[in-house]
Amino acid sequence: PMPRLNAVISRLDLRGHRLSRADLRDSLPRAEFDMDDALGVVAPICAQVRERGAAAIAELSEQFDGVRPAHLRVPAAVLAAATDQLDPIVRAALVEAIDRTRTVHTAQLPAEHTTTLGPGARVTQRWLPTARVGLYVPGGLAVYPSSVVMNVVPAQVAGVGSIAVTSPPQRDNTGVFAGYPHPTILAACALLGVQEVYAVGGAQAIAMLAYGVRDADVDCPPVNIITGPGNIFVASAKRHLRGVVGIDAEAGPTEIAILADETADPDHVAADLVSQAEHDPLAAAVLVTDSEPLARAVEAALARWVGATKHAERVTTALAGRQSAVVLVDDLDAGLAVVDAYAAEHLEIHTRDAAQVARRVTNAGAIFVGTYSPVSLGDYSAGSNHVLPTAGTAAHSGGLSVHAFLRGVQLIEYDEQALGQVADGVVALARDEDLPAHGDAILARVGGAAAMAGVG
Ligand code: HSO
Ligand code: ZN
Repeated sequence: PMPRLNAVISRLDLRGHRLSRADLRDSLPRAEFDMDDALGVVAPICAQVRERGAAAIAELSEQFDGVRPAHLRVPAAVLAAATDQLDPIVRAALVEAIDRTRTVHTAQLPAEHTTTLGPGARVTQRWLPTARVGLYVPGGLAVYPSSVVMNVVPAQVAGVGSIAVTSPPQRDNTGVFAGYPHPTILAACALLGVQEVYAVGGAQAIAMLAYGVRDADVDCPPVNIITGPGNIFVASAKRHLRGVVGIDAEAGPTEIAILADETADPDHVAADLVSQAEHDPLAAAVLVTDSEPLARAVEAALARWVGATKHAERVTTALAGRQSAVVLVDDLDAGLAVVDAYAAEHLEIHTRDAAQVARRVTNAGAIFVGTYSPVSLGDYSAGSNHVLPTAGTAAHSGGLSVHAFLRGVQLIEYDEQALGQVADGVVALARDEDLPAHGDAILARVGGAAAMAGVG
């Protein structure tokens, strides 16, 4: 083979290998992301916020964000100013994204369902929203007003009554926005009707939401659930405080995998790999294909796209990193085995019969079908959610949805006769577990006085 000098992205040739899923998982590129290291920083931060509240948060913001906002909670007038100065085109785009996201998430709502197991024996499955949630919106390398939409909409559709959003203070903001989160983030909150917004980022934000903070300037009651992506410190704080609060899936650096055959458009493939590499030098971009000509064409296209893109340095680092590669496989079946083993956050299908191929995928956070459904569409305006499982966790978790904010609660309603029908069985199982008082609780109702002999 020709030597590939100065390659933009490395190649992994799996042709001729028949690897098991476990071996595939080990040989595929993936970023090392050690959250336990961050815990040493994060645990004392959480303890400080718990003990000293707002004063600790202000000091930590100064230390980590380089700015101390006038108020930890963004004043209503600042939210209003953000909506007033919002570019009308961006405003219309946000409204469109909100509408589509709301439509899709409304269709996720599960119905209450009652099962009748016999006369007088009913179990009802209810779905209740959690009372109060905290949503983290990142604001480091990039700011994400779109993430406001992706977190707030499912919570609202689920029926959550109290929603707090928090996002890091921006050092470069000027005028009324000085020391507050990015104005478009504030405007997105206001458009969604969220008035409780905090200028707090990092691990201190997660601690604030989990423990609550109350002093003269700020009253943030503790939340029941925290969702939303963040950097390694945010993720580590969420892991640390899980149990104190409910937490969504952990989100690491973003990933895109593309399964393509020779029918794929190399420019579309290259543009999409670059689009997600733009997030983070640790972002992963992986092309899986059975076509060597396509692989070559994409590598050439990548060189062109990388040269022309704004965040070329970040993109180059991400594509050259050990987490990114072009993976060559024997055929489509082998390609499907690779993408299932990888379990990408985002998977695009650029093959013949893409819809059918997509149905065969079993592990992915979200699947983008065909050349006109790029990840960028899903990042903003498809209606789907962009908070998705990374680092292979798509093998056991799904993306953010209304379900994250709902709890299943069962209503058990039996009458005397129906209890009598199943009494012998319950008593037998209770005795078998050596928990006879459980059986007695049944017999006290339906067994008559004789059955209580053992008690008297
Ligand atoms: N691709 C990111 C989400 C995002 N992209 C926000 C642009 N803005 C993680 O799914
Ligand atoms: Zn993105």
